[in-house]
Amino acid sequence: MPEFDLAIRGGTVVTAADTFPAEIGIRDGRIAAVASRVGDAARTIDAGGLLVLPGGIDSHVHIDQPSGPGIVMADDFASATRAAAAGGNTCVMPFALQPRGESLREVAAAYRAKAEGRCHIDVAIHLIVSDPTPAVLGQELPALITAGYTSFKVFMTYDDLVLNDRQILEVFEVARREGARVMVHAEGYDTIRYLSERLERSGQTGPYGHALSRPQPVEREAAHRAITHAELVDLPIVIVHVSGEEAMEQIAWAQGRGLKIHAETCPQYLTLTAEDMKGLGAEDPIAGAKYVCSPPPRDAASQAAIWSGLQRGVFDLVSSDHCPFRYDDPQGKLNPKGRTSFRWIPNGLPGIETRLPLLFSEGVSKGRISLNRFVALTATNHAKLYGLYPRKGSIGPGFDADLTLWDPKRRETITQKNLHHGSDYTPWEGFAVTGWPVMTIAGGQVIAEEGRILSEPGRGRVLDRTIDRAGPFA
Ligand code: DUC
Ligand code: ZN
Ligand code: ZN
Repeated sequence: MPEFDLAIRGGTVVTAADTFPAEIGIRDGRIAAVASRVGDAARTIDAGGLLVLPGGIDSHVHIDQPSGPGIVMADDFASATRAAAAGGNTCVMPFALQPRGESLREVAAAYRAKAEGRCHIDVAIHLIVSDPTPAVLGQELPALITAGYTSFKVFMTYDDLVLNDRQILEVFEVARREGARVMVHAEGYDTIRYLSERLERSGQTGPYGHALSRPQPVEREAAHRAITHAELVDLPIVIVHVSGEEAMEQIAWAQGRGLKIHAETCPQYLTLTAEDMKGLGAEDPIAGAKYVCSPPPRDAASQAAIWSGLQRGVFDLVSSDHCPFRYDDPQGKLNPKGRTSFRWIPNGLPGIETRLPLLFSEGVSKGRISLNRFVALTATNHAKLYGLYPRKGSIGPGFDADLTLWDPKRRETITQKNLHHGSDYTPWEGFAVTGWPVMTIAGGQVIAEEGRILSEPGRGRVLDRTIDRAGPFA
């Protein structure tokens, strides 16, 4: 009987720390050996000329999430995880959103039930806390954290989600006591409302108004406020989807003072600008709706600043913030109310399948970041920050056999017709990239190869996590 179920030979292994030629032996879904030569295997994959990276972990995606009256998200768990797999990912982390007035425990159970049996790759679920009642703070949240939902997101904006400062402090306090990880959406609610109403009064109701209603100071102020609250409670936090240079400066300032403020950014803040929301040249006057997301993409100066933040270590994470709506659909971007004001255009972009190629190409192939930093930003740090390490996020004996084989020289052009998500467009249509994930292996099984999906829904598991107060990034 062969020693391994699968051997990968001839490739160059890349982790967040090292790059070296090695063979990998896989048994029972886990990595059993990494060495210059491993023993015989039932199947051998020739990775000659390829890079062997930990499978991508996308710790910020929205799947099948309630999105308001008449609006429907474009992906369910099957379509989102198949697109993720095709794009080189082996684990994603979506959100169970608590509508106000509902039990967080019931919301988490119902959301988990939607995922069970439908996923191509493993998922781990974050919570969104919108209604921190005494019962939620005192019983439900602590019980859920203990049960394996060890991270949650809070919002500083949106009518249905916003927490006030007092509520944020109280939620932070629970997270500190229970050892949970908090993600913060940092944009100021009142300032956005004020600016939105002013824009509407002046007739600026098209998609570009979305960018004008949430300028950089709106994000900068909220980031500073979140940092202040985190400092007062002595809680490490993750400020997610940082889009602007000004918010990033606040984070760098806090980090310089020794505060444990982690930051995430996304490909849209490195490759798109607010100008895209003008939809110039497109037939429909609100074609810019395709690019409406929050926070909005900024400008070239901000893009350059975020690259520098990635290089200097201000950011730990690059996630997709995949939040997919169909464009040409009355339940999506072109819903009837969205034509009356940017305020009603659903916020979010599809990006689960394009995150890794975009960052590889714009980052590694263009010499802005090293391969090792790419691995840290797209896999290892996600596992470390959200309690999946050392099970996932690197390559070594004992890790899940979640691997992506990359052809660093392959040139491709991103186009909707080749993507696997449920949306009907990609914001990166026609974007040329160098470097491509040619094979995705999850739990030792080849689940995607050259854009073909080889797994079935239900292969992926819903993972529980445990608190490790002494773990990496604790
Ligand atoms: N925040 C997200 O994290 N995703 C989409 C929209 C939003 O506001
Ligand atoms: Zn958000
Ligand atoms: Zn998001």
